[in-house]
Amino acid sequence: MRGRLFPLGACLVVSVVLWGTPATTHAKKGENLVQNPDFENGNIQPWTKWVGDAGAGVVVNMVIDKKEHLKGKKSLLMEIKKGGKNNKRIELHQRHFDLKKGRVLTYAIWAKAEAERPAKLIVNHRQAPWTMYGHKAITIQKDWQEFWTPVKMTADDNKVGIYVEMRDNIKGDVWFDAIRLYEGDYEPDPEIGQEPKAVNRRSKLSIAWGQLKVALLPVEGID
Ligand SMILES: [Ca+2]
Repeated sequence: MRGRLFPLGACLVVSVVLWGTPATTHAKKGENLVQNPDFENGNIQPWTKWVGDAGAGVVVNMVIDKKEHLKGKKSLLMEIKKGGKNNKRIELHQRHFDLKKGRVLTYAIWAKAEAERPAKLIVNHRQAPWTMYGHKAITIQKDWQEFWTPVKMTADDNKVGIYVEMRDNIKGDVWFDAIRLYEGDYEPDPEIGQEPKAVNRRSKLSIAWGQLKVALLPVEGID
């Protein structure tokens, strides 16, 4: 009898271990203020680029990429086809946000680059006196990674911009996805977590297999 029940029991163990563990979720403290944050509608707007040394022949294409993506099935690709000689700026922008004094927010992006490159996250007033509300120096790596900076509004401002500042001395592709600006401290995107999904799935599967082997050991000793 116990022997006949074993296949059913094993199936239940497999089901519980593989599918029964609920995904950890985090309540969102604030709405994402970024428009087109995941590029899933296939459009680039309202994102814009700015190339500091375009007159010197720096070439940067901005396209939606369906091959590389972190969230959904598309990402934004900046193809830096021709670099410059003077290490000038290449920027990805979205503007304007209307934010009140005293608000504390988080600006977060996921990014990866064909060639590892330094960059800056910046949130500021998009004209003189260029008041800075948040900034962080980062290094975009060859694998998807999330970067973020706290944003502290020190004035009422209806001309706030978020951007990523890169330099034109390094050629190569740079991808962006899952960009957020929201009220509150940093917390992982509940749909992504702190690692790309592919990594999460792999580690969860190996943990599940380890649990499965342990769960089956006593059953193997019944007969
Ligand atoms: Ca996406």
